[in-house]
Amino acid sequence: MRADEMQQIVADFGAIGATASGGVTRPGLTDLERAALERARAWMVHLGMDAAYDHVGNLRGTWAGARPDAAPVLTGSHLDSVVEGGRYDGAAGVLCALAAVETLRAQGHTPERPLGVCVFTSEEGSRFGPGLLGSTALVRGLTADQLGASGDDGVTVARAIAEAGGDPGAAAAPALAPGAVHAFIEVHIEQASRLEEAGAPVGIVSGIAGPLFARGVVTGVADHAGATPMGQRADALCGLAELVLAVERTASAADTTVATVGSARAHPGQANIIPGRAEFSLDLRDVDLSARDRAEAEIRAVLDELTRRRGLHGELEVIQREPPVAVDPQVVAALETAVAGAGLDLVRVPSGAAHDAMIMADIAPIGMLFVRCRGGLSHCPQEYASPEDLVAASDVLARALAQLT
Ligand code: HGY
Ligand code: MN
Ligand code: MN
Repeated sequence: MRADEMQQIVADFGAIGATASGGVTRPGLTDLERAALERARAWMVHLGMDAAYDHVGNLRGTWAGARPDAAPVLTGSHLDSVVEGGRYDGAAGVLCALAAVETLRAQGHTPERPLGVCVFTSEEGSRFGPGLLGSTALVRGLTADQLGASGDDGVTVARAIAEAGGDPGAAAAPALAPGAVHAFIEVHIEQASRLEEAGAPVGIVSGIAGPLFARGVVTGVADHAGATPMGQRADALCGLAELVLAVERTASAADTTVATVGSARAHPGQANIIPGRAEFSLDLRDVDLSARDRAEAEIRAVLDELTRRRGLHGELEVIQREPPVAVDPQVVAALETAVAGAGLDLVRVPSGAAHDAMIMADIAPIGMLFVRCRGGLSHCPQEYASPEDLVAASDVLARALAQLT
C-alpha cells in the first residue's frame, strides 16, 4: 500500500466520531463504533474475507487458507476510542492488519492456516469502566460485574451488547479455548516516545505492563463554606487532594511504576459548600507485579492514615486487575525476521499501555509491533503516526504473518 492511500484511509476512519478538536470520540458498543466496524467490514469483504460479528459485537474477517480447519493466526486491535481521543489508538492496528492482508493477496500468498483480522469491541474502559471487554468476553467470558457495569448513560454492558445485536448471555462464557488460535499479533501505536528517540518507525514489544484500575471515594461532611471555621471541617476534597499527591509520590519513587488519578469529582460541587464527598479513579501499572502490589499497599496505607487524621472515611475498590504479560519467543522471532527483512533496525520497547493482546495471551502465543507516534502523545487529539510509518508496520506485519500462516 502507498503512503497516500494509507493517509486517505486514516482520514476516512478518523471522520467517524470526529471531534471539533481534531480527535475522535467513539465509545464502545455505540453506533459510532459500529460505523467504524462497518467501514472495516467493507474492506474485509473487498479483500475476499468472510466477515462477521460475533455474539459480543467483535468483528472478525477470515481468509480461509489451504487448511481451513487449522487453528488460525489472528491479528487486529480495536476501533473504539477514549473521549476526545486520537485517530490512531487501536485504528492503526486494524488498518495495518487489513493493509497486510492486501499486501499478501497482491503477492499471491496462500496461507496454510486461516488468517483472521479481529476488531475487538470496547477495548477502552471509557464508556463502561472496565476495558478490554470484547477480547475478555471471547477468552474468559464476562463476569456479572462486567456485564452489569454501566457508564454515565446508565446503559449496562449486557444491554449494549444486546442492542448491538449480540447475545449477552453467551458473552458470559468463554468462546475461545487455549489452542484455538495459533498466534496473535497486534500492531499498535507506541503511545510513548522511545521509537521517536531511536529514530525507528517500528519496534518489537518486549512485554506488557499489568494495569490495576480502581475507583474510590473520600467521605467527609458537607457544610457551609463561609460559616464553618477551618478547624471544624471534614473536607473530602482536601483529603483527596492529599491522596492524589501521595499517589504521584509513590509511583515517582519506584522504578517502573506509573499511577494516575485521571478523574476526581467533588460533591455536591457548589462553590459555597464544603465538599462532603469526593469520588476518584486510580490507574496503577507496572511491568513488575510485586512493585505494583507494593505501590497499591502504600496508597491504601496513605488513604487510611489521612482519613483517620482528618476525620474522613475512605474506600478504594478495584474494578480490574491484570498481571503483566510476556510476549511469545516464536512470535517475537517471526517479528524480528520480518523487521530485518524489511531492512529496518531491530528496536525493542515495553508497553506501558494495556492491549487486547494481553487478554489473547491467555489462550495463544502473542506478539506486538509498535508504530512510532509523534511526541509519544496518545489519548488526545494530537496523537499522530505518519502514513509512511503505518505502511512500514503493515509491511513488517505481512512478513510476519506470511511466516506464521
Ligand atoms: O488504558 C489503556 O492502556 C488502553 O488504552 N485501554
Ligand atoms: Mn487506548
Ligand atoms: Mn489501544
